[in-house]
Amino acid sequence: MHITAYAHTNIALIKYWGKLDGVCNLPAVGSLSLTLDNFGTQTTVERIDAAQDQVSIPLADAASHARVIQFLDLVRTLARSSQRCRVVSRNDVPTAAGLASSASAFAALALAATKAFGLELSPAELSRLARIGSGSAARSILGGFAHMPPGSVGDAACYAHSITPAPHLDVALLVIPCAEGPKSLSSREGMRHTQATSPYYPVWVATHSADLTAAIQAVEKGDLIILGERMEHSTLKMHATLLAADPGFCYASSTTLAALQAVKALRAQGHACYFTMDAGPHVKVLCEGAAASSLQQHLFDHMLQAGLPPKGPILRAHPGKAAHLLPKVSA
Ligand code: 2P0
Repeated sequence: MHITAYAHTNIALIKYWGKLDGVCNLPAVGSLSLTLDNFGTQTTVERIDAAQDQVSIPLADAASHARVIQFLDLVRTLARSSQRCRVVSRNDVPTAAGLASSASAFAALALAATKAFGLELSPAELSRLARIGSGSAARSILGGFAHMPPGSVGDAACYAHSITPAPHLDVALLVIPCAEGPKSLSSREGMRHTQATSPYYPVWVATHSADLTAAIQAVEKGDLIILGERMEHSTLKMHATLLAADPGFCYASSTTLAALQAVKALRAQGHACYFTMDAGPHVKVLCEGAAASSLQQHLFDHMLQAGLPPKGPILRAHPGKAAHLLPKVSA
């Protein structure tokens, strides 16, 4: 019997960057995210009689392959089983947009693999398990806005939970592709190097919770301006830590900077729009859902006029659902 699960990707509005512990993957700081409707990962897990797991995941290098097998070992331990699995996964994410993250991958795998082994986990237990696969995956178990506390709460309590937005808060997220090809440094390695060498890292950790608290309150009150301002502050602080690493590094391209300027220019003209960037060059823009389509065009036109157009179509997403099982489909 095979089980298929779907998890949407999520974007951190207040970033997770740094770990307390590498074994349980406890984050050094909390985070706040928005799960996105249009992008995600579908994963099918089937228990098989074989000596080895059979894993087919898109664009996987040896390290990603090993992380999936390690994660399956964790599920087998929970299920007190040694049976191997066939895992087939596909991403509904244009690779050029840099959204093919480990978040939706490990969230979908957590749900499909636990069900395949007959385990019935609560959303909190699933989120905790997904976190061990990848920190951001804990949030993709949930739909809409999700809050992940820092790892100082301890392994058992370190899982994401939903934040209920004010009913009038209508948001969308635009994704501006700002480079082609794979990113220069993985999130995991970028995080490790920053934590080990950046003199700004302790300041990042010390000042983080104020942004997180203010952003959660802004979601609950439906205040897009405060949410957007805290979001931009969080992303710029995160990128400052890696610029100050030794050696320093930068995920931004010239097109990234053009996108940031376009967002600021449009905001000065009265459009409610705010940027964020993850461990890559692409820019994501939080805006009002009703204005997303016209803003998409304005951003493109502005970047084109500046001579640095997006590297592909600007994509649009709205709040997405929690990770869920799909009816039986062929792998
Ligand atoms: C985030 N990122 O909060 C932050 C912002 C990237 C920048 O979570 O090592 O792939 O698997 O826990 O989740 C990307 O890091 O890292 C990430 P691991 P992950 O979304």
